[in-house]
Amino acid sequence: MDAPTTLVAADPAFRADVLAGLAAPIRAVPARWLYDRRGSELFEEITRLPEYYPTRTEKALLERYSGELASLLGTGEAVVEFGSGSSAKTPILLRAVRPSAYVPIDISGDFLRESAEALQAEFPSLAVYPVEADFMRRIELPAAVAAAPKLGFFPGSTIGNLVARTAVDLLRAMKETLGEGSRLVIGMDRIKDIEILERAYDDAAGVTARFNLNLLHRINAELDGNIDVAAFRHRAIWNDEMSRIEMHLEAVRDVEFTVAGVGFAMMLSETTPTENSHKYGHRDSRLLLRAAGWGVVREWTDEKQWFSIILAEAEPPRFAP
Ligand code: AVJ
Repeated sequence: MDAPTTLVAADPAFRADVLAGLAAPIRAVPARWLYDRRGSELFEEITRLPEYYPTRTEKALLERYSGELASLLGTGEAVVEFGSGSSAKTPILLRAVRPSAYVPIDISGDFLRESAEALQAEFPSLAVYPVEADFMRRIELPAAVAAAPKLGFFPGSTIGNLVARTAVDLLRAMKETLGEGSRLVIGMDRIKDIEILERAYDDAAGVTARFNLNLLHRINAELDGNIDVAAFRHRAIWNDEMSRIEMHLEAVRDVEFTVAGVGFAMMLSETTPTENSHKYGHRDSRLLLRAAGWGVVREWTDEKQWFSIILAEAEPPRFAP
């Protein structure tokens, strides 16, 4: 008997991105496609790895400083989280800030509903208003939170996956979504020893490698591909010029395959970037925020200065050049 096959309806945008990304003179596949069900599970596993310091460092910072953070805010805030809030960090913030409402925004309706329900169960008296939307653009928030002061929450150093130009676009869209007088709590990963960074993105147990290679399995399953996954290996490369860790898929031999009926060939050692993770110095993060109209109120970092949490406020429009 044949092995059971799972038919997954292919996202037309996935198909378009993969075909264009593999055909481009400098190949690349956008990082968002790493996060299907399996990819998201593997990322969860990454966050528990000994080498992957960001998640636990940010969580410890929130545990330590959320009280101080709350004391810098007013009352009756509506917390607006960019992302579904499935992490353990959201409850820490909510317990400290005691908001009037919580608005998680996510592009995936399924993830959003699941995590909103779990959160509602943990905070039975909190008003939760999930919004299914792409937060790269300005979003109309629910009328119920129109009058409340807004506190944006964007943890996980997710901003680091975007190049500066796109990161500024996103931060500006967040400012427009949250409105005048709003604040933002954002996690940003710091520049540090290259060996520490490379190990965090190429762990001994090989979980990050599986996470990266899962993209090829996903292409095979959803886009009728015949890629020999064994012909590729995971690489984590520090790009000093761009101040970022890059995940690549590297061909370990000359390889040919088809995706959705289109043929591709890669040579031994050719690499395809799959995710960028930008790291910021103290001044870099401020410049990035300022470029999008956010002023820094306060910044917290750990003893090793490996990660930082920044409280920013929307700056009023000024005429200064
Ligand atoms: C959750 C997207 C910020 O870049 O550190 C971890 C993703 N990729 N290991 C990061 C990731 C490989 C993570 N982000």
